[in-house]
Amino acid sequence: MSLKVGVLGYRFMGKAHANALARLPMFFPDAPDVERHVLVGRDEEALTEAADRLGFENTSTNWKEVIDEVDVFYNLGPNFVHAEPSIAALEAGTPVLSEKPLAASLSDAERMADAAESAGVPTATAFNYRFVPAIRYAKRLIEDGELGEIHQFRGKYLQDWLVDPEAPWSWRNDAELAGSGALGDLGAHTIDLAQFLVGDVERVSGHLQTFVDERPVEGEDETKPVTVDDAYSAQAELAGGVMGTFEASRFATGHKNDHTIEVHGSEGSLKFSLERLNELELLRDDNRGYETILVTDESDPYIDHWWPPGHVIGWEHTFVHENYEFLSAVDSGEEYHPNFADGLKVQTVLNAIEESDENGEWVSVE
Ligand code: SOE
Repeated sequence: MSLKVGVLGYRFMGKAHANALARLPMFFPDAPDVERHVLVGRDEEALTEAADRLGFENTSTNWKEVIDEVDVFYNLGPNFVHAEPSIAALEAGTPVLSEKPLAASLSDAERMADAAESAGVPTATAFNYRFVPAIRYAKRLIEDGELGEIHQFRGKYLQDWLVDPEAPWSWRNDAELAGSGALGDLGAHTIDLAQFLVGDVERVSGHLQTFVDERPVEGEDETKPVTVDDAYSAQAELAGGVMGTFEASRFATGHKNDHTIEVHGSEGSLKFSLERLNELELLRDDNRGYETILVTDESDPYIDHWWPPGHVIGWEHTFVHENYEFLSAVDSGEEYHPNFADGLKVQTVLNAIEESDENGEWVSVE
């Protein structure tokens, strides 16, 4: 029997996940059978066009009608839409994947994580960068002690799509609808990777900045206020006294999707760049400096599913790996990470960074 998937949202993330679902039977024959059953949205015309293009059998303009008709519910809507449909789906016993950050507010994220715990079904917060082979390999190296005792983690996520003051306003610029700006949209990925690779964030000191306070509304003769950060930076203490520095910007001129991670340990260091995601830079001997490791063969857990070594993969493959792992967990009932509890852990850090920016003091992450 195949798993019927219902997907809310058909734009950027809808396309990324629909592509992943379509790739599974071709490249991951051991994945459960999946049916792209129903696509959910508000604009009927756009929805019908998207459903045809993305291979969905049905459409619905009412998520309430689909949450107990499907075996899995994907919530890929804007942040403020994450809580209500996801909680309702969980109350109907349906496993849920939600895009990141988990919610637009800490209280919604808490309600979502509580609903997940009560439902006892697999959930996912879509931190797709955990599924880059080089990141999986980095985790293995760190866990095997190859870098020795970890002292520092540094993560930067740089984009530039808002540097033009005339770039239009969108829900991503509104605190009610998005929660935060670069912090929640980009920083959430970095903080999740820090917690995945190194350990929990225990306290933070944060700084948020908005460079352009209002933006034009597309097609209208008006502007709307920007109520979120355009950039943030934070220093952090992670479990075991690891020192962390995090940064993200939508104003980093010339940087399109530049997410970099660095880890320093007593025996070595590593560097990862999303723009070169097939590689990992590794330093284990200071006389030789960093070596570029091509993440293939035994260092890539997914290689057998794709191409021969050296035939590189890209950004979209991270979604295929993520969907494969999540749907396999739904099928087998096994535990899946990153789940809603992991999403809540990140949201708690985001909240602490905002609080620290407001009161000018370090804040403990409870
Ligand atoms: C923002 O531009 C964005 O699309 C994020 O929302 C995604 O999470 C990130 O992967 C790429 O950039």
